[in-house]
Order: sequence, then structure tokens, then C-alpha cells
Amino acid sequence: MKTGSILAALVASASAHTIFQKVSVNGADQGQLKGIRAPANNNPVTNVQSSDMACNAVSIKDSNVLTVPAGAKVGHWWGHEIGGASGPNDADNPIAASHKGPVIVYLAKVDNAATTGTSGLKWFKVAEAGLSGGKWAVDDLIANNGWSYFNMPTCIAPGQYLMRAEIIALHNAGSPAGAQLYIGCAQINVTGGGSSSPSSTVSFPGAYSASDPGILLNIYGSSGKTDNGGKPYQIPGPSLFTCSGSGNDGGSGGSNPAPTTKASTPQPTTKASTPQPTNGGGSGTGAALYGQCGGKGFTGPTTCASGTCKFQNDWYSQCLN
Ligand SMILES: *[C@@H]1O[C@H](CO)[C@@H](O)[C@H](O)[C@H]1NC(C)=O
Ligand SMILES: [Cu+2]
Repeated sequence: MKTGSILAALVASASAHTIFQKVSVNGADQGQLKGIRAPANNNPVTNVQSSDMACNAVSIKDSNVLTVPAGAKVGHWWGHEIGGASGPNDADNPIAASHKGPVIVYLAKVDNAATTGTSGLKWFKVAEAGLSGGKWAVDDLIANNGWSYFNMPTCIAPGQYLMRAEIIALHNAGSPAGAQLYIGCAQINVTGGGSSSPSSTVSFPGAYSASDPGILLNIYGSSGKTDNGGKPYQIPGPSLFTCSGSGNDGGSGGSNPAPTTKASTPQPTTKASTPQPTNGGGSGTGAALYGQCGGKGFTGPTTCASGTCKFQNDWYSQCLN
């Protein structure tokens, strides 16, 4: 790889990521990093078998536990850097528009949210949004200035939980370990509530496989549209827990098909298909952002005027941030 492409890749990654850093409860902002476990930087997790899949590589850890009444409207807020924008007119705050993908929230019951470890926890999914009408959950989050909302289930048992918020950026997910998972946790105390508990739970790591159809996929249509080629997007992980349904096995995930059995899912081949940026991109020449920049039979520009040329498949490489 040429030095230029390494530099371009580093610049692109530094300018595009995001961190979960605030919670709101029924419209009340709980404060910057209050009750939050956050990573030191905005880099994504890309290995879905990493222990960082639970709450990320926690480096910032607050001691507060946030009170969340069952049934409350809960918001989680994301910013490009700790504090938000990395400068004036930061187009990549809260997250770069290229980082299309789902937004998902899980809970795990714990004895003490402020002190609990994150391994061995039993997670259930309480919110998920993927692709709807050609729009991704990330598009909505950007339109909401970094906020994403869900309703805390009314029926879950009161007590302390870790709340795991997640964005999966799919712009480079056509290659193994190309999906970028942004993860953080909040320490919460659910009050009120009921006595329901999920009929099944998942582990992190464990809930996702590198070859899940929602993790390893090319979201681009033929003309560079980010609509998953018009196909439905299958959000990874278990079905949504709902109070009206029968829990995680109830298939209450709406248009999200039941997850495929992990054991029968083929493992992706390793490094052979790792994306090879074909060029570091020039300044002022080359294909536009999201334009084609390579592929069998392609005779157009192989440099990018904006972004970095990323391998998607043998027939299609694309300029991406
Ligand atoms: C959680 O809420 C219950 C009910 O209000 C309260 O008794 C308990 O002290 C709270 N725990 C924490 C850690 O906030
Ligand atoms: Cu990024």
C-alpha cells in the first residue's frame, strides 16, 4: 500500500467516528457523561468476538446511576468526539453521513450498575431501528442532532441495569470485519415497572457473528445508493423484547426476520478478501464521494476526489469516507 493511501485511510477514519455520551429521560438531559461508560476515543469495534462488544474499551467511567421510570422515553446522544463536534462546522458530528446503519439498544440486569463488570452479562434487546423506506436509523439520528429515542419497557422488573447503546456503520461492511460497531453503556436504575423478564438473553461477545447478514453485506445499490439494493435489512441479534410479546423468542421484531442459527452460518474467509484501497485519492481529480472507482471492466477514474477508494466486491470499488 502506498503511503498516500495509508494517510488517506487514517484521515478518513479520524474524521468519521462517534461516541455515546449522554442520556435523556422523558426529555430531561441527564448531563454530559453522567452515568456513562465511554471509550477513550471514537474508534469502532470491528471484531464482533472481542470483549469490547459488551460496553467497548471503557476508559471514561462515571459513578452515577441514572433513574429511569419504566415506560419513560429514553434518549441516547452521540457526538463525533467527547463533547460533540471536533471544531466549527464539523460535518461529521454526530457521525459522518456515510456511516449508514442500524441503531440498537440492549439491557442487562445487574446487582450494582456503578460497579458491575461487563463480562458474562445476559442482554436483551429493547430497541432497534434499521432501514425503513430507504432511510437508515443513522440518518434519523443525524437529523435529531445525535439523539435516538426509545421507550423503556413498562413491564420489566425494577432495579439496576446496564443499557448498551449501539450504532453499526455499514459503509464498508461488504468485507469481513468491515462493519464499524460504535458501543457505549449507561448505568441505570429502573423504577416502577413490572415483573417480566426476557425469556431468553444473549451474550456480548456471542450475540453476533462476523458473517451475520446484518454485519457482512454491501448496502450499496447499483448506482451507489445506500438502500441495500432495495432489499430489507436484517438487524443483527435477537428479536426485540416487548411487553406484549412472549419475549425474545416471540418473533416480535416486526420486519426483522428471526436471526439465523449461528452454528450453521458460514464463517467468512480471512484476509484474502480484506479491502485494498486501490488509491489514496488525489486532490481535485478522481471520482466523487460514493462514486465508483474500480471493479472488473470499469474504465473510469481509479482515484477519489473525496474519500478513499474502498473495495466492495470484484466488480465494484467505491469512494467512501
Ligand atoms: C433505585 O430505585 C429504587 C426505587 O426508587 C431506590 O430504592 C434505590 O435506592 C435506587 N438505587 C439506585 C442505585 O439509585
Ligand atoms: Cu468511522
